[in-house]
Amino acid sequence: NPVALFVSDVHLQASLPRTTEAFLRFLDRHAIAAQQLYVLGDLFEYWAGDDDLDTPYHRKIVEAIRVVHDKGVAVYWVGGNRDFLIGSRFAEAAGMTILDEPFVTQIAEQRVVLLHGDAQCTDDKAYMDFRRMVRAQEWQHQFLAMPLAQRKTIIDSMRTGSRDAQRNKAYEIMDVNSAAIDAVFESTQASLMIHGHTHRPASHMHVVGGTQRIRHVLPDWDCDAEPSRGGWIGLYPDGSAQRFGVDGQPL
Ligand code: OKV
Ligand code: MN
Repeated sequence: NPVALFVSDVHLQASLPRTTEAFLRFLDRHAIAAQQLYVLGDLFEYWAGDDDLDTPYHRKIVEAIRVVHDKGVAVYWVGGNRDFLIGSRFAEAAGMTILDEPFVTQIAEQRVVLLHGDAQCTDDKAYMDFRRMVRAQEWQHQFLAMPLAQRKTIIDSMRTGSRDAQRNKAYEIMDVNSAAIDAVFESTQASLMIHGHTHRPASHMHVVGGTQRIRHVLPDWDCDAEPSRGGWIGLYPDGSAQRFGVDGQPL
């Protein structure tokens, strides 16, 4: 069995039942067999604040993660650019530990660095400015002081606005910047990096400080699309990594 599983960018929302069912199946059939589960951001399409926990849909997701935790799996969480407002109320209800990124840990005798990936998209200057703003404690404090319905309206208008902005952006600037990635390898001295965000699943080699490093990019999920997308990565006791599709088959 894998020591650890890594998943990101599931983009859960009530209007995508197949994706939701596939993620619940992942938790119930696969995550429970690992020692650790790392959710590396954008589990939700968006998260407006922990006072949004009390919907049937959100309760179902929280409860399913809780079951994995109760079965003895350590569940860890790194926020994405869509669900960075997830806080201690959610974490406690789901039995998750929130990690600061970049998070460095030792898994299967390797030094591994984990992050969502958006902070390394440094070529997208407008996004970096936006990120700085919404990640500031004071900004979040003021935002969370607004009524939930108003926050959802604001996020919805951002999503509409960004669909138009996104179309005008070059495809290249929406990927991670290679120098920003190398800087993370340099500062953490990790030999392995796992992140999501870019929706460009691939494994890359980086040579930093004369040492070879590997970077695994996780896929985004959409099981309501044709063909269906998604999956996760498992890390084994011998240090090897294996990708799986949403159907649980090795790729
Ligand atoms: C997704 C990206 C926009 C890249 C905002 C709280 C806040 C969620 C949000 C708003 C934006 C996601 C949800 C979108 C991806 C962009 C621009 C660039 C590089 C809040 C929670 F700020 F109000 F607190 N967001 N959207 N980008 O429009 O779907 O990935 S989005
Ligand atoms: Mn993301």
